[in-house]
Amino acid sequence: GPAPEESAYVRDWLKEKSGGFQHYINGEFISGDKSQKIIESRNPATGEKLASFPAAGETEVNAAVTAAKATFPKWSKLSGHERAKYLYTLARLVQKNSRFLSVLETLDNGKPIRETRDIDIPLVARHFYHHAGWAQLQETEFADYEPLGVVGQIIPWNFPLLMLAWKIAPAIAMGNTVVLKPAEYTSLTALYFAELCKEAQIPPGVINIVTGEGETGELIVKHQDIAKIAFTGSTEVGRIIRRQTAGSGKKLSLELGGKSPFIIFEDADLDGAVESLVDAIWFNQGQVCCAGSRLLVEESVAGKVTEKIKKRLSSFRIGDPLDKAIDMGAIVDPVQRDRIQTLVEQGEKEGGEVWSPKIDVPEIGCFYPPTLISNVSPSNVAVREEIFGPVLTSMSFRTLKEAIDLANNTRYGLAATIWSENVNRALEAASMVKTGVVWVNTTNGFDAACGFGGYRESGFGREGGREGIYEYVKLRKEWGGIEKPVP
Ligand code: TXE
Repeated sequence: GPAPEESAYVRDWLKEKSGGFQHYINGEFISGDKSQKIIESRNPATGEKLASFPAAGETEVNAAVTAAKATFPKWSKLSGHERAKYLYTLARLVQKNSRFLSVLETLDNGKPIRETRDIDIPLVARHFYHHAGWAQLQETEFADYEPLGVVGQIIPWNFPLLMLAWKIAPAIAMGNTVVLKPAEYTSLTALYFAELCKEAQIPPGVINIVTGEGETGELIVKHQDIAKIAFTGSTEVGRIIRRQTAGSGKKLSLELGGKSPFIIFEDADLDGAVESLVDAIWFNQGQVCCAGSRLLVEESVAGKVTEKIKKRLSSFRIGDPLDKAIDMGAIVDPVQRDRIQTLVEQGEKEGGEVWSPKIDVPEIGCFYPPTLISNVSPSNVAVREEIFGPVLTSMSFRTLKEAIDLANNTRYGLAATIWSENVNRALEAASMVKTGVVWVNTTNGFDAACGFGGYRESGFGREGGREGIYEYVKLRKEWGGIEKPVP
């Protein structure tokens, strides 16, 4: 497991808050109205209660927006260089607290400590460092642009602190102020981050964090003083938010679901491809928007690839996410696990052949085994729907055209992975798949410098890099609303 003292610190912190967490509004921790619903957060690996916190209602959301609005003129007029200092401070504080944050995230979400320690939390720090750089370049690179005002940000539970960083870093770098709502299953790292904001002496009102469920999210979405909504979550809720913001003048970016193809050509390095596939669909228990959930493998090597997958999964270790040796942790919540189960059963009813390795799966806690569904037709529900769990469907193809047709036969368009030793073929395929992100001979490559986002029902807008910056600025009034081309 992790260093015992980190777990002990986290436990102490949770004990300290056992009376209930508070919202972070205008630089203060505030309980808000007594009538608020109280939400409980549980450790999905054990079912134990971790914390409770209030679901913000109108009073609390209004207070957060009012604070953000009041601070905006001052914050937006700071030089980019001044603002960068705050982002650097946040980045350093995340690094300084990275062990604590890793343990807390793992307890709250159920993902392996290896992932929070080596991936989630380092990427959070990287995101703040990267955007500190953009803040410094604001006057030279974005001279024609100005910040939007108060932005409302609603994030999911699969990468809780990382999604917070993706939202907050570019927004405040460009001079916006924010009201952010973490997901109800996983609010704890966001609340600890609020403490880091205080330590970093972020001016009150620049970052406000309110906890709550969908109703709180809706209050943010509908608030008249909010200039932009940034949302990551389900396509269903994305649709609702688009309807609710239509005609409001609010800017909107949506990062929604996916059903990303993972294409293996016969000339691929098969061992490398299978290892990459494990990362694509079994990383974070498959609860990843860009998860490579549909394997498309060239028929001549399909048998070999299936064998390799089965062999690899047979040595998988699934269990206590705080154990460093574990490959797969817990599903975030029983509701999500039931959803996975239902879709797998439906897929089986529709003719899919369901296989899981004979490995120990803990009976207590919210676990689901790695699962492979083969013999599926393109119309099988397991192929069409985002399962958002450790479930891979497998189909074979004979030609490049067939591979691309299958890859694009989806409502989504977030990511695709292509494995081939023939770089011409790989690049040709890459140009034909209709997705926002394509990886060749690798997968799940995330970097703060690279715009991430989708097409079609996977949403629109980009996060990260220069493209991501444009989501948080608008042309200055002097331009009279004439759009200058975005490079
Ligand atoms: O998502 P929701 P859920 C997909 C995935 C998953 C399914 C359901 O397939 O199984 O969605 O997950 C807030 N107005 N993804 O139900 O409801 C909510 O409180 C405003 C893919 O958890 O979309 C939370 O903070 N906000 C995805 C956030 O929206 C609302 C990651 C996401 O929750 C709201 C998560 C409303 N009406 C789920 N209703 C990805 N793209 O990575 C809810 N929320």
